[in-house]
Amino acid sequence: MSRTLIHGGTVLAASGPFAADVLVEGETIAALLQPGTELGGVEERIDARGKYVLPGGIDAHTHMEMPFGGAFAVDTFETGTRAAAWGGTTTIIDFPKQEKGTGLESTLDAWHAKAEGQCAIDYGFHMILSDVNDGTLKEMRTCLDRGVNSFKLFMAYPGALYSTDGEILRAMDTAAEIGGLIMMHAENGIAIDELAAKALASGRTEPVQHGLTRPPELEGEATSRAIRLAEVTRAPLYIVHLSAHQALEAVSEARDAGRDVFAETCPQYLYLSIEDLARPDFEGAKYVASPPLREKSHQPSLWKGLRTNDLSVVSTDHCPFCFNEEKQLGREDFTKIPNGIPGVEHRMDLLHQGVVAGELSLARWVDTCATTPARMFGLYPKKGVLAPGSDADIVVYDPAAEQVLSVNTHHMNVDYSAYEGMRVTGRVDTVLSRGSVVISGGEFRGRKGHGKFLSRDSCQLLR
Ligand code: DUC
Ligand code: ZN
Ligand code: ZN
Repeated sequence: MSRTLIHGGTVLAASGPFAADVLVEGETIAALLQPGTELGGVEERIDARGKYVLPGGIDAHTHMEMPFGGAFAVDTFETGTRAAAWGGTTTIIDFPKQEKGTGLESTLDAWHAKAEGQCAIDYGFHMILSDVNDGTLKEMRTCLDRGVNSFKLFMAYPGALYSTDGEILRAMDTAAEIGGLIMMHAENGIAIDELAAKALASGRTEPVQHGLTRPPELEGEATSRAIRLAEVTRAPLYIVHLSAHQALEAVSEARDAGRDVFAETCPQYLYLSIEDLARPDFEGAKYVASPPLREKSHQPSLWKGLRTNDLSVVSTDHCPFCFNEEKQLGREDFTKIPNGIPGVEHRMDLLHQGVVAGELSLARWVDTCATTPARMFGLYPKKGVLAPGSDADIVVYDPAAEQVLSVNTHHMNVDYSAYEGMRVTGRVDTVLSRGSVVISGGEFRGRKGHGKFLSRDSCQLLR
């Protein structure tokens, strides 16, 4: 069995930093050792002096190759997981998407066929429910048996992914019964569609209208409603891609009341704003995602939510569409712009930038990007922690390196960067995925097919 020693670094855990050397044997971590411990029989030594050594990032919200509004997200499982590895993410959880009139099992089969043999890092699945009926509810149980125990529902997109309150109630009931977790896209889609129709009817067609017709109040309202429905059914609830302080207030109140309500936010809501959506010459289309980018005034509450654990997880909602291709579908009508922003490669760097700016501690950086996602989605302690017996998914991170984010240097398969020209401090130096070096010396040393499907347990944060 091959032995690798990562020596001289500062190990980061959700409980804080400490000095240790990390011994890897085969695919797992064998030991955390006193710094400088002499060891024989080590094939590879990785010098981590002056660097952090942390558990590989877990991005619990990505969309590789996802069909959306007549287009497909442009990162494949191959290109998307490779880009993730470049950025220090060693696990993704992606979303098979049920189409109306189809079942969950066949959807899961289809996504397995897309991902198998393609991924550079390990991957799991959640399931998008777009057609709640007796058959689907039964199949939620089968999904659980197949290692998929979190189910995303939509309060947005009437006529497509939308579920009525009654359908949500039924899915929540089933989730509560079988030990599943409901993930919610919380925006009031019925009201939003009215606002969008009114904007189009008065000739307002440009990308910023996407933001103006999806006001934060309607995210707050839907979040509160989802929480109430979860209360009635006793289902645990996870609000995805939370962007607005109104929604965060609802989550905080529920958590203060001791409910099993959790939420994630995404780097785009921490750094970008509706001003980006208002960029001229249709450039705002690059920033169209739902929920939309908000006024900058929402950002301090989101950072605070990350500190207080009212926001427990940072995911990317990586859903890339090329500006010169798919985004052009909405040139004449903002409602036809495919929703999504690329980001799987830069989550760890952007959140480390939060540490540099004094918004987050090192411990919360690791906790929100790796340890809590592992617990939330039933992967702990295999993932999300550097401990004996855990998978050797390890990032050696140089906190002093400087980089400028750009389409010219990123590895995502998309023709723009949402963070073009942004200078950040900190950079991935070396990445191991299950003991194999996948990034080192500025080179990708992994391979497609190394990544394995992760059959996940239930949420580990429930009472
Ligand atoms: N929600 C997502 O989570 N991803 C893409 C589009 C959407 O509405
Ligand atoms: Zn969504
Ligand atoms: Zn998403």
